[in-house]
Amino acid sequence: MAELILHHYPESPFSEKVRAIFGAKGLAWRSLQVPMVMPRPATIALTGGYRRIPVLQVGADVYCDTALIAEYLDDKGTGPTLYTAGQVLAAQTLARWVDTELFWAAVTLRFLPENMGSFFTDPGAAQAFAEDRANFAAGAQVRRPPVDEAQARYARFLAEMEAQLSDGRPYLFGADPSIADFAVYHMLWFIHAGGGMADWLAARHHAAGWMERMRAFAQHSGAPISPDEALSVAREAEPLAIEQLSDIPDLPPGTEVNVAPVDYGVMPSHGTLLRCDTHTIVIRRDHALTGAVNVHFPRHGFGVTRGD
Ligand SMILES: N[C@@H](CCC(=O)N[C@@H](CS)C(=O)NCC(=O)O)C(=O)O
Repeated sequence: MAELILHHYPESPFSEKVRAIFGAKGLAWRSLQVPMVMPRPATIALTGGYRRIPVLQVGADVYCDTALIAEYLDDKGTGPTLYTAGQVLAAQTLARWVDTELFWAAVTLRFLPENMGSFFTDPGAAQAFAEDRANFAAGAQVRRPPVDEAQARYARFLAEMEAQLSDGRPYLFGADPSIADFAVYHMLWFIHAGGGMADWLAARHHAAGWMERMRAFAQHSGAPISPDEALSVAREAEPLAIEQLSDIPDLPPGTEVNVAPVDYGVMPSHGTLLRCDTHTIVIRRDHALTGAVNVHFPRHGFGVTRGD
């Protein structure tokens, strides 16, 4: 397997999910640190437009969205599967709820003045962030809840989590961490990164102990790699051979398409459709900076349309 290159930035909660999975699986990785705001020319050349973070690059294959990245990593490295048979439906459904509904409550809570911590080093950074995220929000179909709703949503979730862990199980569904543990972990990591809500967790001993177990996974950093180096890794690699098929009659393999998230950060990636089934969408792109690359998306949460 080619090296695992994570395009990420330290403050990104979804990146923290992947960093923790790397640790749980004992995987070495390379760290391509992108700025918290655009532009990110090397990453965008690789994805073809998709701008959410993180992105995992493996040679000339690029994996978008942590739901797919986690599945890709599951059989790499060591450690138990994150998708134990018999738990998959519950674990995946919880992970999806956390990554969407709890995420928007978390955004409200994280940006409360008393919970901002040291998020911005200077007022110029705050201004640049606000402008960048206004562009990012264009076309979004999400509702960020007001403070009272966000607090109630999180309080209810924490109470249920505390109850679930109160029989002494180390992880949400038993002896080993599942994809749901990693989704919940990165969301709590984000909410509590500012330090202003420490008492919420301190009052819940089982959840607090679980949080420390999960945090321990994310302690291994990746060896730095520059954007230019990552581009040359892509140019020198061959994209994986993909069995071509499409479950959309109007969009057979070979069609020029746009693929975009359906909820927010809806900037599309453009390429030639290789595969579209109930699990993934894969497009092929060819760009002077990257050579031929495959860009992989989960089907869930993404839309594919004809586009030149
Ligand atoms: N469902 C996506 C969500 C990714 C996401 O929302 N990432 C945030 C950062 S944690 C983002 O891209 N924010 C805008 C940006 O960084 O440009 C995933 O699981 O990867």
